[in-house]
Amino acid sequence: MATFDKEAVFGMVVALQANYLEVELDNFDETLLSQSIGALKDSPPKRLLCTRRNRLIHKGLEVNVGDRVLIEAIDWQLSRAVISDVKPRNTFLPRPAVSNVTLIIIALSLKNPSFDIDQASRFLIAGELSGVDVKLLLTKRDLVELGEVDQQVERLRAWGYETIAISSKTGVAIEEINEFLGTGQLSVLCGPSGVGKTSLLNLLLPKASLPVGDLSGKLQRGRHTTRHIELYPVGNGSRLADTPGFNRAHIGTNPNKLAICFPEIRIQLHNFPCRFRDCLHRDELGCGIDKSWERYPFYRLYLEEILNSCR
Ligand SMILES: Nc1nc2c(ncn2[C@@H]2O[C@H](COP(=O)(O)OP(=O)(O)O)[C@@H](O)[C@H]2O)c(=O)[nH]1
Ligand SMILES: [Mg+2]
Ligand SMILES: [Zn+2]
Repeated sequence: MATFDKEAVFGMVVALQANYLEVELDNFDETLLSQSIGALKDSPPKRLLCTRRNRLIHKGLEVNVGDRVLIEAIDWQLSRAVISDVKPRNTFLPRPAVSNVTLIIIALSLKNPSFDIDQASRFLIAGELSGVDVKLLLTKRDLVELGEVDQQVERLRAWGYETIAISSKTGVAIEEINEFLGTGQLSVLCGPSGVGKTSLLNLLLPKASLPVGDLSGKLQRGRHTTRHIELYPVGNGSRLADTPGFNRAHIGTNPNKLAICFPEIRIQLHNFPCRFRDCLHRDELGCGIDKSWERYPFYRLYLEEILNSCR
């Protein structure tokens, strides 16, 4: 007869709270579990509150939201456990620290605060540098004329980004969000403060999915602070983390990496590689990159900024 394998309970870290991690368990056979430990009062918890094995701490192995982990020492009655190992992560975003992100959504408002091409581009570059897919979400569409909404969406699509425009206040175009968020994605919502990231997440979350109960008072405190990171279930099996807004994103320090952070250049290089290997696509004689596109002056600006900071 098969028994419940206590050594093989895996899950994903879905929230970080001071020194505790909340782990959502992968599906496991509840029948085998009850045969192995005896019947529980209620059905077994799907989320456990975990600490890390000292061994992991000593090895300096960080455990982040988004990490896939092995857990042990499970107390099913108290919903507690210990994380004993971390699977290698595919991607890592440092700010906020989230592992295995598959999509970065950059939220920018059409008005209040008004759209700023420089700020937008810096966020886009920071996203591109992480190597994860990037999409754009325009917020507060209720504050501008329809013509202006369409114009902005077209403009950002011409930059090379999948873009939608929504309003969390009126709910306009909210139905487009599920397809936008995709299936099984682990997304992070970034962008300047005040653009409406948290408002959108609150609108998307069915109240029932908010984790309530079974956490001690100590953990509930801080749930609404900016240090708290949590992956919320949205759309079709996707998860979304809100981030505390910061207003200026970091564009990196490598001048040779900047060009590929612009889809406008990336597409050109893909079709007709520039014949100079380390070309910065400035005024090099014979550089094959077309420079007549909206953000080219910003490419030059950031390039100078990076080159000056290297000097
Ligand atoms: N008019 C309008 N205001 C919004 C919308 N979404 C958010 N806001 C307002 O914008 C402000 C900032 O929202 P918040 O969600 O905290 O932004 P965050 O800093 O990006 O998380 C709040 O006063 C919200 O009520 C929207 O779709 N339309
Ligand atoms: Mg917020
Ligand atoms: Zn070139």
